[in-house]
Amino acid sequence: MAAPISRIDDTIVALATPQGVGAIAVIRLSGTEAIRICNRVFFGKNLEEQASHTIHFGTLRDGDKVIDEVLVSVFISPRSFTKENVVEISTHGSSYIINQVLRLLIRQGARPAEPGEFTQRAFLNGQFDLAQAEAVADLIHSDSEASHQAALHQMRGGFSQEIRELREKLIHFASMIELELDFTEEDVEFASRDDLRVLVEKLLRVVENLISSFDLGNVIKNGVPTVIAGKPNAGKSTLLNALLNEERAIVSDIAGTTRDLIEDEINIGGVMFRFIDTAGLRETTDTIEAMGVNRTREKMKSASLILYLFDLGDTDMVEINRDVNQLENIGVPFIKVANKMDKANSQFISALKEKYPDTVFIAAGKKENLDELKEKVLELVNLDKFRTGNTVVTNIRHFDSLTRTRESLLDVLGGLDQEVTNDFLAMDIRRSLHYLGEITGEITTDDLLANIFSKFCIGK
Ligand SMILES: Nc1nc2c(ncn2[C@@H]2O[C@H](COP(=O)(O)OP(=O)(O)OP(=O)(O)O)[C@@H](O)[C@H]2O)c(=O)[nH]1
Ligand SMILES: [Mg+2]
Repeated sequence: MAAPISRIDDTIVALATPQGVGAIAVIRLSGTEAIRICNRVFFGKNLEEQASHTIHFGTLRDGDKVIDEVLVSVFISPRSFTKENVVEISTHGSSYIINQVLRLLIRQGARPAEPGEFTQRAFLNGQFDLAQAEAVADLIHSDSEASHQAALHQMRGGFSQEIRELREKLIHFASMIELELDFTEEDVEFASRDDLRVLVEKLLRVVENLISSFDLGNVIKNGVPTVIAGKPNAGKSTLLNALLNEERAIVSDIAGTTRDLIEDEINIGGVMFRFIDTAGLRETTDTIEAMGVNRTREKMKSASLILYLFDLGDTDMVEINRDVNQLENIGVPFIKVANKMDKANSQFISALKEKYPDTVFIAAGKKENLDELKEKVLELVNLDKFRTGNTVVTNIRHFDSLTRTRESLLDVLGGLDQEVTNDFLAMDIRRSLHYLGEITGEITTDDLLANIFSKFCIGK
């Protein structure tokens, strides 16, 4: 394991709850001196004599001055998140009190924590591996059931376990082959090349599955990209606003109102969607609008789902047929959404229902039938893949290490095919082991650690 990047023998302190006014705030101390430092300013029981996992009422004082009435929770090493002595002080949630308490504790010898330092200590003290530590960050930021599931699964050991087991088997082969290097004269084979090939191929399958889960992971983390597209004035911005329940985009009866992409997230049935309102599709001589239209076309290609929106009072069957044709060519799943049901003629509706029975009819302006649209949206994104407890890679660093692992595993296979000498084979295996180890933190560098933990906020 790498050397700690910060001193781990001192006691750190930070606000653990969000900045700003709240009913209560929690200030957390971690380190050998955590309990002693708190005890010096706490009036109530002697905290140093209390059992682990107990809560105590008292006052915090700066000399004679009472700062607040508080509850103090005591966790004795190693039974805490960081495995160090930990004290959590619940104060009233005023920023004045929080600042006073932090200052007081710092004067008593605590040091302000760096971003992510609590989680970093938990990692360095063996509470969990690196992939799990990163999942803590994801878990804190998760805003939908699906992203929460993915982060939770990873934090509990998700794919680390799978990778560790396979990595260990590969280590065994590496050492056998290296052992053979000591017996070059005798022409012995400790490691069966056939067994090695079977293992490497198995590893490759796992690694490739994880690599391809990254797209899904990305979607879970950032929302399913869903583009609302259609002619100017179809009611795209009205629909976005209706789904969001706020006036996010400008709506007007002037064709060509929206010129840029407007995005926002909406949670539908536990899955986060990123809805993207676009510039209405038409030929235009206006330079800015034309740029907007180009962006719309680009976005449609990279979307997971397209809502094809048209105005029932302003679109004929020929147009719809043509648009449906074009959408089919793009190859992204789409839903035909007929808008302005309130002013449509019933003959046209019947004709449409006959020709395209899967059309969803809405009145975005009146927020009518939006639930039906939402159901259809959920149906089309194939929920099962978002809900399974399967391992999903959501982290770009893991993706990177996995891609390098794949390359080096392919080199091992290539080496086996060409019957390269043992030292080359051993080298390629070592390289695969290195990249696999990077994921779970068996192989780390200070830079890597600093980079990961700096992405956390202070107090995490
Ligand atoms: N009657 C009726 N009018 C609607 C409905 N939905 C939207 N509108 C009106 O249609 C007009 C155009 O709406 P927008 O949401 O700006 O249309 P858009 O598709 O975003 O248009 P561009 O941004 O120009 O591409 C506005 O006057 C809306 O009030 C509806 O369900 N019924
Ligand atoms: Mg618009």
